[in-house]
Amino acid sequence: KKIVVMGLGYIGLPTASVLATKGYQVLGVDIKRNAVDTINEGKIHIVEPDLDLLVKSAVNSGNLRASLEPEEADVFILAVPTPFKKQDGEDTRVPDISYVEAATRKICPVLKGGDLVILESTSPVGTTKRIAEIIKELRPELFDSPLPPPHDSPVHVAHCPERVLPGHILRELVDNDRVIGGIDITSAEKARDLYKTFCNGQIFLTTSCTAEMTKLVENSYRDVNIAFANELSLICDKLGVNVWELIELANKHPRVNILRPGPGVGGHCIAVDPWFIVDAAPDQARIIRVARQVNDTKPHWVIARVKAKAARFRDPVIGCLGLAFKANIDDLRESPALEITRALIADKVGRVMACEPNSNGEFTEFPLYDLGRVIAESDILVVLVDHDEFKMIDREGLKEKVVIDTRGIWR
Ligand code: SAJ
Repeated sequence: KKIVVMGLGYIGLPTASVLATKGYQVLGVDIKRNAVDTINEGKIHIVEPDLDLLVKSAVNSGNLRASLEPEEADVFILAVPTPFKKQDGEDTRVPDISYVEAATRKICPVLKGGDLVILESTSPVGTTKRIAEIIKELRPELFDSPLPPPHDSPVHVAHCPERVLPGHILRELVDNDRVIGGIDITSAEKARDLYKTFCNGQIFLTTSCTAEMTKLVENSYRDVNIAFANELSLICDKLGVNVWELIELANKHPRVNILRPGPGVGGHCIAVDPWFIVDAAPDQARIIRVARQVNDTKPHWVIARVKAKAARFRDPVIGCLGLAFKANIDDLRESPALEITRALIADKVGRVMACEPNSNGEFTEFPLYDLGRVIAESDILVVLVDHDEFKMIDREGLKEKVVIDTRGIWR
């Protein structure tokens, strides 16, 4: 079987590589020439544990190639971004499925009857059906002689939303349970037959719209629960209660499991996907919307706290510990830690020394310092990411410092 994977990012590249090592002939397609060239050399352009070795062996085996253009195949997997657009002057954001539409248009000329198209990208409800519509518009001849039921559509289209956690992608890609929704039953079953060959988790079949909504709800559930924790941190600050102790104690209850407050919610999924639900049902999605707002305003609260502490010093040196959007990764996308550090620099709150052990400073417009120097020279230490390196710091040496620990690693 030949498989084309459209989009070679954090989902497409690991998926293409896993399929290639399972013996499929895989062609990965991306619009970035640099990504295509890097992969064809057996190297990677993104950071994810063990992905380099997997891609190398997939390319060396001859089963994985990358290209700017798709070719004929039996299966097409779409793993392109589905970001949101901010509405001018409005608080809400609307989903942008133009990359999915463009990828669909791009594969249309090489599609043939019986092919299977799978959408992996997290998408607003209705996107999978939209893919089927585009195919019907551009290749009506494929639909000229309808097949007997249950083969309702000559080209099968299904949604199999990715569920992997950055930092653990390769393990979760194989081990997680999957939800697959088809535009018809055959589509779902065909997608299941493919995923069964590389997923150890259980596979559950449903409609494409339910599969789309399932994925959005998973991330919204997490966002709402993090917002609850973040709101508690503000309330506790006002009441003089230690939020970390509070949560630990409340979680001793058998049916309570409060998540951890932090400097805000980052990454390109949890801070995005809930807006797709708000956009689709603005009057009903009230908690989901407020949760987004609570999490989005948390960085501002942290910035205000640092400013208040800094005002006590003449020339404060502020050490920002961590820039990534979460622990033990290098990913800076939508990172509240980065947002806070940038604001402290822009507002000239003091001399800012940032430390990110997982980055060489290539992607920041300001210099990075090593951890020892930041700790030695800072008056104020702001813990922004709960990296393992920071958890191991000897707290004896910090007694003279003002510490703002947004992650509760030193409580
Ligand atoms: N965070 C907190 N407190 C917590 C947990 C997380 O502040 O208790 C913050 C993190 O620091 C980070 C953000 O939330 O800034 C998101 O991190 P995360 O680890 O919760 O999630 P992601 O964005 O890395 O991955 C999520 C996962 N979704 C769920 O756990 C429901 C993953 O399974 C999805 O595949 C991924 O989104 C995605 O691609 O949609």
